[in-house]
Amino acid sequence: MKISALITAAVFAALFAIACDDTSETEEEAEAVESSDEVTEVTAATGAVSLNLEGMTCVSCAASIEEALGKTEGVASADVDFGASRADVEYDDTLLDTPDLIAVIEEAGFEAQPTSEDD
Ligand SMILES: [Cu+2]
Repeated sequence: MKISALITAAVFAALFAIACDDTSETEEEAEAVESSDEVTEVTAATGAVSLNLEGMTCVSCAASIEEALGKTEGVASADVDFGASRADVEYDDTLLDTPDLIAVIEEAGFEAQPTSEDD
């Protein structure tokens, strides 16, 4: 019984790895970028937007999007909520705008569109 449970867990882990086959690479690259970039310039958060996300299959996807946004010049903060399929981004609107943020998310392999709600 124990062994079959372990096999089941391994199969699920393998399925997740297949579903997110590019995630581990992306995370390693992102970590390398973060560690070589300790001194981060302060970005003025003059703009803010909430985006609805599509294509996330697990929390690693959310982390990938957060990292992709976080290392984008002009992004002051990025908070991705996997459960809500939503990204809240603060950015310097003299450097980029909503379509640029959507492009970053699409480059990471996901889809995004602005939410209509305004809070
Ligand atoms: Cu994932």
